[in-house]
Amino acid sequence: MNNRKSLGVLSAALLTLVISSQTQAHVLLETPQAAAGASYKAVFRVPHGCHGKATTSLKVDIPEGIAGAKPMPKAGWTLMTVKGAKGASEITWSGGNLPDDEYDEFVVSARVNDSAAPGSTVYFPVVQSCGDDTMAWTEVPRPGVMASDLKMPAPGLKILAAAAAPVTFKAGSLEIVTPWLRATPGGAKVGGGYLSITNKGSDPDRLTGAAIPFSQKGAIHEMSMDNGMMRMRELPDGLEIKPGETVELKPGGYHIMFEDLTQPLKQGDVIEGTLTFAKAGKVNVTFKVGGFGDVSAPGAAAEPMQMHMH
Ligand SMILES: [Cu+2]
Repeated sequence: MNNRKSLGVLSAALLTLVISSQTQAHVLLETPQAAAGASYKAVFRVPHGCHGKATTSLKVDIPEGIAGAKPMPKAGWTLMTVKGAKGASEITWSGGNLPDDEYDEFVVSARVNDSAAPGSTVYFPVVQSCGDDTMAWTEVPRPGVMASDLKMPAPGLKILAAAAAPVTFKAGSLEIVTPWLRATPGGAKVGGGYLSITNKGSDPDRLTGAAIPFSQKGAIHEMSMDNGMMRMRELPDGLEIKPGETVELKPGGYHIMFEDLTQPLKQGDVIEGTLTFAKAGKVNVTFKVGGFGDVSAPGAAAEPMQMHMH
């Protein structure tokens, strides 16, 4: 490691220290993001009292965009809720005693509205009281202001796009779920196709090929380890789907290889295509084009990424 690099690492480490000691001082949400339409457990972390005094109450306003809010009771604290149109609109835990040098969590179970805009942030203004002293965590960033520049920021929840529902195609006793293609940036001439197939019948069938308008050939491939190298090979007889089985075609495993592409596959496009089975014959499907780096169907990641700030 050269000197400049180690300096860079050192200053990055210092920056992290500074940021974490700042964020530690605020009342924060344990999980600061959730998908539209998803259930959400809001865990408010209270790291200290007010100017050295013990916390005796915590009031949380439930913002628009959050429905069905229900507080979790806490031993030693009295709960009070104000009912809104969709669940509680204001929740107060009071009468407790949380010393300044101790830490606690206050929990609300709720749901993010389907209509909450992905990419937006909703804020939960929180008022922490310590006897007659209060700390109002109620500042919401105006446009152009970073939440990190605020002195007393309200805890924010970032709204993520709703998880996409699986797309299912049926052909006899076969069920084909969420066909997708990987985008081909940089003019690649081959593209991977992925999907899962379930055989709900009593006879085996076989996926023997596939077609999309921009490719002459859609072959069924298998990835396997060969002398420590990942290799792929064509399965000339296709891929068997036994009765009662689900076969997944996914990056790093079985896949359809669309060869000699005459057009790039662009993320977000929806492409009509066909799958060919030995018994079920030709089946019309649509492929959604996901990102180049995707490892599962676009939008299928229902679990929001967990971000913990300690
Ligand atoms: Cu391949």
